[in-house]
Formats: sequence, C-alpha cells, structure tokens
Amino acid sequence: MKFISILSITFLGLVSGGYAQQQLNDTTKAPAPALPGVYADPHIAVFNDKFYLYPTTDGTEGWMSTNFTCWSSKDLVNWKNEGVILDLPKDLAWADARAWAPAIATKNGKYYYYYSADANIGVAVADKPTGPFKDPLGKPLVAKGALLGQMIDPMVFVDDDGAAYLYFGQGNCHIVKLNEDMVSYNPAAVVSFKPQGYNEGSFVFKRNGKYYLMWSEYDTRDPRYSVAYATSDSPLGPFVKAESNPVLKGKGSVKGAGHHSVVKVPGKDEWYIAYHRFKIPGGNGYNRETCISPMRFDSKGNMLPVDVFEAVKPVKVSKKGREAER
Ligand code: FUB
Repeated sequence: MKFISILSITFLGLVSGGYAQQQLNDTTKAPAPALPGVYADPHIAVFNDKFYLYPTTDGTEGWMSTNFTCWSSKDLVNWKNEGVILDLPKDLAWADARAWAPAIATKNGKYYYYYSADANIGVAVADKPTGPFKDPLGKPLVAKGALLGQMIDPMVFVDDDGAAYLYFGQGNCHIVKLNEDMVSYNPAAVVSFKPQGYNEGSFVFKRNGKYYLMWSEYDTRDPRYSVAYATSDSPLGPFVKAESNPVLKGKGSVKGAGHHSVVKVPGKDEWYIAYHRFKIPGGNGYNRETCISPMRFDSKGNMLPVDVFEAVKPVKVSKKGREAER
C-alpha cells in the first residue's frame, strides 16, 4: 500500500512538474497588460509611496493623440487613471497633436514633465506628480530641426549630486546637462552620438555607480522592436554597448516589445521595466499596450534578459525604504 502511494505521489509530481514546465515555455499566454486599453511609451516613476505611469495615448494611425494621462499605483499591479495632465490644444500655444513619449523628473519640490508634441520637445511644470502641468516657456524646449534626427522621446535623469541631464532624439541620441531651472540648457554643450542599432526611446539610470543607457532598436511598427543597453562611468558617456543584447524583445504572442523605462523599488535592489508591446490580440504599431516585467542583473552588473511572460507580483513602497533613499 505504502509502495503504491509513493508511486502515485511520484507520478503526480512528474505530471505537475511537467505542467509547470509547459506553463513556463508557453509563449501564447502573455500576462495581462498593466494598463487597460492602448497606451505606449510608458515612463514609470516612483514618488513618495506610489508608482506612476506616464504613457502616450495610442489607437490612431500616425499617433495623432492630443493629450497625456497619468496613472498611479500603490503596488505596480492595480492602476488608477489620474486623468488628463496636459492637453495640447488647451495648454500649449505652439503644438496641438502628436503627443508622444513623455518623461518626468522631480527637483526642488517641483515636477518637470518632458514630452514630444508635433515632433518638438516641450517641458511643463507642476507641484504634484498628477499635475496640473503648465508650460513655463510658451515654446518648445528643443525645437524641430534643432539637431540631426527627430526631436522626440525626451528623458531626464537626475544624478545623486542633483545635476539633471536630458536624453532625447530619434535617429541619434543627444545628451545635454540641464540648467538648475530644469527648463533651459546650453545648446553648445549638447553631445550627439548613435550607439550601434539605436533608433529612439533613450532611458538612463544609475546602479552601483554605473550609468546604464538603454534605447529601442528597429521601428516601433516592426515586430522586432526591442531594447538594448550600454554602460558608462559618466552620465555623458562614452557608453559601451553590452555584449548580451537585446535585453528586452518579444517572443511568441508578444511582438514589438520596446520603448521602455525602469523603476527601482526604494530601499531595495529590486527593479521593474515598463514597456509597450503590440496589443494582444490584434495590435500593431499604432495599437500598443503598456506592460511591466521584473528586471534583474547578474553579479557583475550585466542586465539579464527580461522574461516578457513573467507576471509582476504586488510590490509595496515601504516608509523604511523611502527613508533609506533620502
Ligand atoms: O508613440 C509615438 C512614437 O512611437 C514614439 O515617440 C516612439 O518612441 C515610438 O514608440
């Protein structure tokens, strides 16, 4: 009798182990997106005890959206729509459509929101992460035609010493240190280069003293759209492309995974990557959805490939973690 039950436990174990393995290898059942509907180019951030997502509103051919929304979450899994935070026709005098690829940074108690509008880069300022955001310049921060490539896809990285750097551009990657006011810079100080494979969507973060520059390769309408990275010991580069690239790419039912951003859980060495993929089912480069996956490093600081089939478990921002980062 005992022998039979050992046999049946072993059999059940093999069956369930096989099932778990099959689940792991199943590239048809992607996790649900983080946001409902079609949103792309998600910029993820953490302020106080909440996570925020700032995406592009998708769903029109040519990406013709005219406003930006903000989403908040206490656990990275449940997201609340905070509504429209910048409405181009209403809030800007110089652009009214093609509201793309925003990013946010905080400095001196203010929130600075950088975005693309009609292929110029603008900046808007607010007292809270959820706005309302106001245009302090009345004109683009980086105007169309200022440099080589499209003036889109801004991202701002604030270093430990408080210095802020703007990364931007499609076709070429441009970097410039922002002035203390966060809304101006010296045009003569712009550094421009093109990492091998670079297309757009640059993003920078720092871990253990190393600067990681990431970007998207291929066109966002191409199912091969993916993310690569390089590292440097300075926010201005030079950056050396890692050998183990891409770090994010589609697989199975996940296509066109890219234009990402990265967030660290305060007080922990725990990282998440937000990105878009073609909507499942039936999406394409104009119908993309926002997803989040865990992101990890090896002991040498190399990024490990992201598993686009790994679902995010709820994460809490603790008071202790926040205090540790002050
Ligand atoms: O969402 C519009 C454009 O598509 C972005 O600016 C690019 O990065 C690409 O994702």
